[in-house]
Amino acid sequence: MKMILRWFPHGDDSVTLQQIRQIPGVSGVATCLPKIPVGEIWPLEILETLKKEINDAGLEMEVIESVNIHEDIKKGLPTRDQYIENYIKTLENLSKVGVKVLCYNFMPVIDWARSDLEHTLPDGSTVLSYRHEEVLKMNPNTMADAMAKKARGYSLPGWEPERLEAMARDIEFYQNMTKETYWENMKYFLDKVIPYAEQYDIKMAIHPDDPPWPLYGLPKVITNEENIRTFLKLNDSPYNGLTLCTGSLGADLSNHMPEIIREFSGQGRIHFAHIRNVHHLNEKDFDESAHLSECGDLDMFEVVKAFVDTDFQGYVRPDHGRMIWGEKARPGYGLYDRAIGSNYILGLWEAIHKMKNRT
Ligand SMILES: [Mn+2]
Repeated sequence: MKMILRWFPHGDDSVTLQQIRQIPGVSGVATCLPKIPVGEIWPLEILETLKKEINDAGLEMEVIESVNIHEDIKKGLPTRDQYIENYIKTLENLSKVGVKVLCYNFMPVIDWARSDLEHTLPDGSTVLSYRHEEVLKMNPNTMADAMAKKARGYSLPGWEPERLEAMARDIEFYQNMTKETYWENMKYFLDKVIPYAEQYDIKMAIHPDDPPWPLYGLPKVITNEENIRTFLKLNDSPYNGLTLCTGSLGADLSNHMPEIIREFSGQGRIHFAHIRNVHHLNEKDFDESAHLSECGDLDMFEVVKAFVDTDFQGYVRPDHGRMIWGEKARPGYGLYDRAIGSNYILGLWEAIHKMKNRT
């Protein structure tokens, strides 16, 4: 297992590589090129410069999060072939700079959704929160505006301006699309891309839908154990795998995280793990919380134990953290709480691993 942290390059992050280097046990970053428009090829020269910057800081660049999928691929339009070709070319460039895992998602139109990026908890920290009724009352454009206001000038991955323009039109498009067609469009993408992922030795790792239930009549597919089984069967290659995000899947209380991890990690299909906790107010309203088990609804001991027991060899990152100690940063991606979270996870990992080898 390698512990990494998400980091945004080119001045788009308040956290520096030098700070990340000083977190014990963190060997690298999951990074991206958010300024390259969705669907375009990621240029090799920019990747080489970025890799050098990260390596020079003593860290590895083995995970990319994310190369987003152009909407035409999800819609199954004839223009998808060109975008898929570009995606494959990007994979080739990523392989040339030693990338091992590529995280992406296949959510239609709207990436992750929250009603507030700065919800204050009783201890004075702030977190990303989700109130279902509020989200339903907003339309995606008003949500995007509300989010942008609290993003402190940082780009919000998945909420790129060029995506927002077409949002209303795109939502309309999906109203007539069946879930089956959406699965077919996914399979079309996977069958074209996975052979190249194998060739370039890059594990594709899909991120679950967040939240894991339908919004605005849009199809949601990576939401639970059964759907993940369906997804993995679309293409049987071990290179067709998962980013197991405990916070996204864990937002649905009927998802039993340790069991899900045991099943798919046991099959070698989890390549990247986002480990975070969620605290529910009721079935569909939740706050993101500190990583500790006692702070949320997930039993982090059991989560980590499921990974250790299945001999997980992929990458792990603490997911969103709270904003604490007066830090001003991109919502969810401050330094302090993610540093605490990473070392809590590493502590559990060491303890469980050592106890296991003792018996
Ligand atoms: Mn995640």
